[in-house]
This record gives sequence, structure tokens and C-alpha cells, in this order.
Amino acid sequence: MIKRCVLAVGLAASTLAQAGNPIVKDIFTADPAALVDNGRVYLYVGKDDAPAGGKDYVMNEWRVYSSCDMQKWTDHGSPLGYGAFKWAKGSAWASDIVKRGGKYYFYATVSHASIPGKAIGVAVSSSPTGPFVDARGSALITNDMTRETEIGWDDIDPAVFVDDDGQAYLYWGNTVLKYAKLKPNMTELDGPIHTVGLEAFTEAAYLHKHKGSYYLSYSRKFPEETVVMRGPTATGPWSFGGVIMEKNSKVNTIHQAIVDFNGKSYIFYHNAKLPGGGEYRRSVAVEELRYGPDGKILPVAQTAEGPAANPSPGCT
Ligand code: FUB
Repeated sequence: MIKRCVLAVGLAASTLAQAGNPIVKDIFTADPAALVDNGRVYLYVGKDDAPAGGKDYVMNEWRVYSSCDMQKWTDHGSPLGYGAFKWAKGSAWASDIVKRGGKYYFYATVSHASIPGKAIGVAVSSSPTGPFVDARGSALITNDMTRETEIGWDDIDPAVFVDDDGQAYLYWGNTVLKYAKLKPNMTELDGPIHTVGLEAFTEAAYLHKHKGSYYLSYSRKFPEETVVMRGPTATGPWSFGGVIMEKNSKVNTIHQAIVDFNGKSYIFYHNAKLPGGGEYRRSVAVEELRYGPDGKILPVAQTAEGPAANPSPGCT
């Protein structure tokens, strides 16, 4: 199924031979994050390592894949695991990535080793495929920094967004959505933590901008469905924009990421459709995402085929 090849840059990588969903067919993958850089789309996932019948997440590392056309994907291996954060003790949960000043900043959920609960770290690399190293040597967000809920997993699922004026924002949360500005160094908060009141917010907030509108998508309810809010700024005010994707059948989570690539828009998400899949054995997939003439995101159906090939000029 996997053909070994060597990229022009000299890094060993593997080409995934079969197009269609799920994107990765040889391991279980979850919690997609995506980045478009130099005409290539990079997909970051958590590796679901739970055994068949497992009762909890087993996630120790992230993996990165890339494509020039949204159909053929190259496997670049693991750019980091939770062990990149010396202060963490496990749980390579959901992540997000952004490029700034020629560097790639990877925000990641992990379990903190000494502060009970989940935490968010930031790692940095000079390449989108890593390796990434801890950019701070300490967590950016810890469970004791927010007090809206008693649960230990309410500080998860980072989503980073840099606005056109250069202001960066970090959104995150489970049960309660929070956000804060980031300093230009991308490794420190710049001001207070705010909360956003969203109906039935569960997790997986994601902020993107398209044709002048800001879209805040998230997982609503449990089992989760993906819904979107729309607003005039990166911090709202938000108006409900509808359900983008209906809930999964064999897994409660769905976790989306949305990017524009080569003139089209795409949504990455996960389900449990790979044979042997389930709650803790998920699979990342992708579909084209379309906007109506009024800028409303249209509902997206999950498909086995995935999007049509969209070759990015000059991308090899
Ligand atoms: O993968 C672990 C958690 O499940 C993520 O952080 C959530 O978004 C959900 O997908």
C-alpha cells in the first residue's frame, strides 16, 4: 500500500498510494489541523493507538502529511510527540499550526505532568514537517488558569488565527470556549483570557476568514455535529451560520479544520469509517467545502471519494 520515495529536499517520506477517504488507511488518525504553505497543503493529525475494544484514547504523537492536489498524500512521519514537551506526561490530543516570520508554530494539547489536567504547549520549527521543539519550556495554558468548569480537560483543542493586521488569537476549550490574544512572538498570551458563550459548545473551535467574513466553527452537542458562527471580526459578535456536518455514527467526536487551497475550500474532519474503527480508533477525511452567494457555508456530506483532484501549480 505504501511506496517509499525520497523527496527532492532529501527527507525520507512515503506516498499514500490510494486516494479517497479516509486519507490515511494504515493507521488510525484524529483531530486534523491544516496549513497551506507554498502551494502545498499540510495535514497534521493525532495518531490513535488504542487497541480494538480500548476504552480510552491512546495518543502519543502527531503525524504530518502533505498534498499538492488534495488526492495524493505524502507521509512525512511524526514531527513530534508529547515527549517534545518535557513538562508533559502524555495525551497528544488536538493541535493547530500557523506560520509566522518564516517559522511554524504548533499548538498542542497534552496532559501536564505536575499541574493536574490538560494543558496547551507550543512548539516551533523552521519546516512544516518538523522536527518541532518546545518554544517555551513550559505550558502556554494550564488547567489552573481557567476556572469556569471543574473538569480537567476544559483547556484543550487550541485553534490559532493571525488576522490581517498581524494580531494573533488563540481559541481553545471544552465545555466553555476561551480565547486570548497572543504576542507577536506567538509564545505568550497578550492580555486576559475571555470566554465566549456558545450554544451547546463541546470543543474543537476553529477560526478562519474567507472573503472578509470570520467563521468560528466548533463541535456542538455530544455526539458532536459541526456548526459555524459568522461575524465581522475575529472576536465576533457571532451569528449562527448553521450545521456544516452532521454527527458521526460510530464515534462521538468529529473535529474539523477548514482551509482555502488553490482556489477552493476544504474541510478536514474525522470519523470511524476505517475498518476496525471506533470511538478511540478514528480516521481523518477531507471534503470540498462550498459557500453560498451570501457567504453562508453550505452543509457538507461525508463521502468515500473525497474531493476532486485540484493540482496546485508548481507544487511537486
Ligand atoms: O482526540 C482527543 C480529543 O477528542 C480531542 O482533543 C477532541 O477534539 C476530540 O476529538
